Amino acid sequence: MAKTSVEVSSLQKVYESYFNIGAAVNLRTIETQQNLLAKHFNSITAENDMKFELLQPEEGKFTFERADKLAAFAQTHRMKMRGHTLVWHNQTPDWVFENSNGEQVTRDQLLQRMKDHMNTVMQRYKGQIYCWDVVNEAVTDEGPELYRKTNWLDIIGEDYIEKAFEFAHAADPDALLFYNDYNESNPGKREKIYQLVKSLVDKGVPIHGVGLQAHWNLTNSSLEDIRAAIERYASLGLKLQLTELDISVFNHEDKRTDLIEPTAEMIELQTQRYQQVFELLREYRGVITAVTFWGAADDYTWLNDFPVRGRKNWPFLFDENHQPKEAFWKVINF
Ligand code: HAH
Repeated sequence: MAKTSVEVSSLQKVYESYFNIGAAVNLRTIETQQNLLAKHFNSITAENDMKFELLQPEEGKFTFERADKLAAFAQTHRMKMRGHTLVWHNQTPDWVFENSNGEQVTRDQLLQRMKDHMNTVMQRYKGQIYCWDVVNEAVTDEGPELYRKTNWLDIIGEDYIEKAFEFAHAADPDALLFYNDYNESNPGKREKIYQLVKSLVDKGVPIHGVGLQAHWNLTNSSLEDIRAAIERYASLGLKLQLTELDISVFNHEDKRTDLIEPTAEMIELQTQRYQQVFELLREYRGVITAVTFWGAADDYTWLNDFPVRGRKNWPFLFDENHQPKEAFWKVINF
């Protein structure tokens, strides 16, 4: 007989003595997935609504309505909240980097804008958001360069990262401050992220953790690479969080766009992966303080549009009807 929802254990409760269990949410999913979220998750992250372009689309015009609704949802359900994200090359409006004549701003002007944005946003959610992704994705994927080429880097210089952490610490001295990135378990990029974060730690920059986005698929990253990444980052004495976990059912080479449901083989492999990944994560309780999925159930995921537009994906522990998948049972029975 199929298991009915009454007998399903709460993921968050099963993992209570290990780490927090989070989900990225938006205004739609806090309605459509409300019951699922309330039962299984004790933390949320705004998928988009706390990004720069959504919070300050024009200079000095802050639009907190959507973000406030998500924060209120967290409060109602006694959930923690992670902040995502303050300084990033994406989803940041052009005005930030230009003056009123459309020319590039100076270093000092841009630093001032960075600081003003952080002060306003972080002070608003002080006491509610316990942890911020201060800088997102500042490291290159390929090539010998360490720093991704962005307007922040161009205009301010390499110290834009430490400035961001210093401003963040001043804005909310109680918040935990994270550096967050993807392909974090790829050995080449791992070493670059390590080098960057180590340089911050060595300089005494206020940084408390490394966020591993953990956008993985059926074979990537390998368990060995994930373990090595955890060990490497943890050796810096910082806390780690998986900040955007999902396990795509499409490997990199798989370009099919015609599936209306995952194949049996995909589900089998995904189940195994989730089981192995959580087994590994449990080993590092204490170092890993939270595991946040970039969504909650297969009815909504950003992967439906990325990297192949309009291709449905099924990356979570709960299916399109919010019922536990095989992977869920493997994750909670240990
Ligand atoms: C993440 N980037 C971002 O941190 C998050 O804010 C967004 O909602 C989804 C994914 C991952 C990423 C990307 O944006 C582009 C290429 C590779 C990976």
